[in-house]
Amino acid sequence: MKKLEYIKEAVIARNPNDSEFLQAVEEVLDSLELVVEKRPELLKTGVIERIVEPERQIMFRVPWVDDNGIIQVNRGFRVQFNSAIGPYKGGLRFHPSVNLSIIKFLGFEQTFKNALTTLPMGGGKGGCDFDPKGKSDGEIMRFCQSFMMELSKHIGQFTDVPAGDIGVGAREIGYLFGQYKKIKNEYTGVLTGKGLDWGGSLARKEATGYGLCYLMDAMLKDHNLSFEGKTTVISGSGNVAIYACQKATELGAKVVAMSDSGGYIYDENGIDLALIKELKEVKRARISEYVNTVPTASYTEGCGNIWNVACDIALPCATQNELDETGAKTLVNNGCLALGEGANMPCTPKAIEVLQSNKVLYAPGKASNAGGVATSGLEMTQNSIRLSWTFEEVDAKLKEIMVTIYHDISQTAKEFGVEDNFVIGANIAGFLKVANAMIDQGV
Ligand code: NDP
Ligand code: 2IT
Repeated sequence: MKKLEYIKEAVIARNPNDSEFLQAVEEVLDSLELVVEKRPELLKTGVIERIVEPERQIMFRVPWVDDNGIIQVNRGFRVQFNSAIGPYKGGLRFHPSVNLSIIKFLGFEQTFKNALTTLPMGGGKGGCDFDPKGKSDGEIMRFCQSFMMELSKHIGQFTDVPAGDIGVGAREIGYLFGQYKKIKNEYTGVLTGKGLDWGGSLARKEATGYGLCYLMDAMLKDHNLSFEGKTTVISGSGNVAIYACQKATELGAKVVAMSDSGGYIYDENGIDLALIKELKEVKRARISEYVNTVPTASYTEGCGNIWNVACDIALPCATQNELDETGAKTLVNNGCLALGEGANMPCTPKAIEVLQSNKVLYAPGKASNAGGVATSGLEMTQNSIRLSWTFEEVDAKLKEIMVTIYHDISQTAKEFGVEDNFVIGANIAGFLKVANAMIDQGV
């Protein structure tokens, strides 16, 4: 009999239409059954009921004027989920699919992820249903300025420190930071992912993708495996996917497929990453254009079918629920050994079940993609001490953090009698740190 069923029911009753949020909460609650078995006194503290409810949710109008002089209105969000171990911290997503459920699921996961980094950061997430695709630089700037006009009332270096996520990279962080500075007349580390000339950290851009590979490397080695010679498939071709590709290749893998929301490319000779960077980071073009330069590669429409490409290692780095049960079964049938989530919640619950029951080493995003926010934490440290570390210094700290996370989640899984179940390991390890802080601080 599950002990936390009543909490699950209360969360469903309170958030009936928030499917992504419920998906994220249900997974954590299932993991926590093992904790309350060992520590039934936790139930009396109400900490689990409190941890599943955001501290504060902000929704606001974002009006802006497009290049044709037409007034556009979007909806902005910031969910300040949990501040038990530090100021709210987490990215901003600009994508037409953004809604409150998605921002809440991201803020909830961020809380546990940030705890795993060992750095003092609470959890938050924000964004907007704005679609940056096809917009001019001027439109992006005016939109960001309007978005920050309201967001600035709710954030601050000691309160809430946003960063990038889907659709928010260096360009957007620049416009957002410029506007915050004008409004507040203050130069502080209120955002991370800043430009290198004005307070950003070396290696932040690379951090999520590199961190993913560092954690996977630790996990593979712990099971007498490695990236060396492994055929690897990476979904997405944004910030996380690009630097995952770079590090996986450095560690000896051969990355043969990448995607965007339109479809995927397959290059049996190994992806030409310089070309991907040129297409995606410079030209903001579609991945289909890859085959114009590399005619031996192929392009297939429909991004979901990328999991049909046989691989040893899969790294989903695009978006939530991009890999379902069918995709997971295909990976298993093709002999996939390990899967590491660069994206947040890219695997559906059914997909996770298939992977785990077939002994595919599976690293959940809240552990494996924590390198981005960890390096954001290092950016905050550098801003505070008014010094910049070298690329090598930041990269070494990132690597140490990711290896530590792996050992933490692996050790926790063993302690709770579920060796190699890194979902349970990550959920429990992240939860205990935040929950203990919440209990110390009172209701
Ligand atoms: P980017 O905007 O740089 O890239 C996103 C990539 O995913 C693009 O290739 C995009 O294709 C694809 N994509 C986005 N939405 C969809 C969709 N609905 N279906 C299919 N493909 C899609 O974002 P990031 O690389 O920063 O983020 C990728 C994932 O990693 C997200 O889940 C994010 O939350 C997570 N993450 C990011 C971190 C960071 O530091 N940036 C840190 C930790 C996690 P297209 O261009 O066609 O839209
Ligand atoms: O999902 C994430 O961890 C991020 N988008 C990065 C957040 C951050 O504050 O760097």
